Amino acid sequence: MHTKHTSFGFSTRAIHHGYDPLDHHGALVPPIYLSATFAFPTVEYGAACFAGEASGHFYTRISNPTLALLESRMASLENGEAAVAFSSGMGAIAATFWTLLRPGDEIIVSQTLYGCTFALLHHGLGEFGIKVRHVDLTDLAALQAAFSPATRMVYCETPANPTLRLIDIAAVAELAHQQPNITVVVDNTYCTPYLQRPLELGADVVVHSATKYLSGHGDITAGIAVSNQALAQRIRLQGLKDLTGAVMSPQDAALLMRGLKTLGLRMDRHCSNAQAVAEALQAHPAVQWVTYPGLRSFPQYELANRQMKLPGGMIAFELKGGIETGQRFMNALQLFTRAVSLGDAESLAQHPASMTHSTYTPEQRAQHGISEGLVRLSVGLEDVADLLADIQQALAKCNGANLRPTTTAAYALK
Ligand code: 3LM
Repeated sequence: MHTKHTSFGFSTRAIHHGYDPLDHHGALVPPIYLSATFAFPTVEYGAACFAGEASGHFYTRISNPTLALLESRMASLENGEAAVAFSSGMGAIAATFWTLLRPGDEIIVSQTLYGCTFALLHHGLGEFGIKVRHVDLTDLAALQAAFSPATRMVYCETPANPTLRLIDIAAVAELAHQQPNITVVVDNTYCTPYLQRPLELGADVVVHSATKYLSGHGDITAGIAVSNQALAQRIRLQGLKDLTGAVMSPQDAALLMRGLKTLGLRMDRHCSNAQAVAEALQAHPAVQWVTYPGLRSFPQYELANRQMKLPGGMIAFELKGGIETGQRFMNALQLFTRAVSLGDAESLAQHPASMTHSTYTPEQRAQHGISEGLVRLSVGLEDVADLLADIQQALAKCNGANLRPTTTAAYALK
């Protein structure tokens, strides 16, 4: 089944796109090309490859047949023209920034971002002369007011890690594209293209931590950027080849393609399990607030329904008594694993303020809507009854804790 078969459904393309076993000795599973370098039939052909005049793989940091298959599959799933594979999500994000931004440029970013993206913006881009402006992108008037002639990029996560606040991608992209030369970049890690396709909504580049749901088994770190051909080629030849060198290994590409085969099935299960866990939390008297896009109480419930196929597998909540009770709860969990990362088969619990978002100062967290007591759950693929039993027994152990309401607002950015 070759790339021209684009009319197939999502899961069919996730399993077959770009590969025909009969081209590969009948091998059902694509071979892994471990070679770092590739032979030239003549020295003239080699020179033509380096000049960009001949297509063909010649060095794996630039391209490789296994990576090329993964990239064409990811481009198909995100409905983009081309994709570039990286050794981590941060590799994909850094390469995209370094390719498209120069000293003197401005980047507008949403209020809340994954901790290392925040650090890259402030410790990396900021120190290299690129101005970073955080704007509440749910406020289109604020976005309009933030544009300057130097603005070159609008960047957001939706849902945001860890607050789950949403950005209306179509509205932001429409406004940004009324300005000259602005690239709209969306981190689609929390959703995957099974739940949300930012390019169809007007974004120019989608980036992923493929460490998460895309690979789905917690056994690789990986990243992807998807866009049109021209942007992808720039990101490959500058951001990947020269500026970061953050190339994905072919073995990891094979593991990632194995994960993609079950992406749709897994996302359905993550979402139904998370819905049940979120409802159980909401019903429990020890819980101060719970944020999950599938709850009627979710402040952007209508946008979630419009923009996302399903509400996702991530939950943010806070217990009465704040982080002290939250720590007691997390330490009492027996089936959920205390670990950062997300999107794995195993359910995970972590504390953003001291872990994934410890790159923010406490003042910055308050400013960016991340409360100190926020507990983040990545709901996995286990039997839902076992997950609910674990949550209930851990909540029961919070009894005796000081359950007074916390002073931190649940939706500080509302
Ligand atoms: C985490 N997140 O636990 P890698 N974009 C988003 C992310 O959530 C992440 C990245 C990019 C977590 C990792 S914290 C030390 C563990 C929305 C990663 C970066 O480079 O593949 O980790 O992706 O929230």
